[in-house]
Amino acid sequence: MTAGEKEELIQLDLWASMFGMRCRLGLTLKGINYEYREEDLSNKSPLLLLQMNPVHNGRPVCESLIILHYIDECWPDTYPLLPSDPYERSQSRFWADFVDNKFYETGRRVWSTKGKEQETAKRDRPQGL
Ligand SMILES: N[C@@H](CCC(=O)N[C@@H](CS)C(=O)NCC(=O)O)C(=O)O
Repeated sequence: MTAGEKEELIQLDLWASMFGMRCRLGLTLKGINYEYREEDLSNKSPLLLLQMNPVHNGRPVCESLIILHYIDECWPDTYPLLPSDPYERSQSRFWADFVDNKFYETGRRVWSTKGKEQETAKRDRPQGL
């Protein structure tokens, strides 16, 4: 990107998506301007289907946690998204992974399956959350 060129930042999103939400939060905390485009997951736009979330200047960045790290690295001077202490950083990453792989994944299985599979998912769900 050369000096004077206008930055283009587009977030292809779904309002209720916790994955989109975490990226929106990161951008908002850092005070970054971006264009929000609501997607219909049952009828995805060619941009989402063919190019996969062109977050920054036409270059695609996929996966919400990777997008968040990218945002943090692109705009390091405002509102760090991860703690500077390595141990504290490891704890943040642990919980992000927990939310994706335990909380969301078992929740998805609870609402998208039936019968035995659903019962197993209910049992696997983190308790007390
Ligand atoms: N690991 C992905 C998960 C994204 C995801 O599962 N999104 C939900 C919507 S909240 C979905 O159903 N995606 C299916 C799709 O995009 O077709 C991320 O962190 O970006």
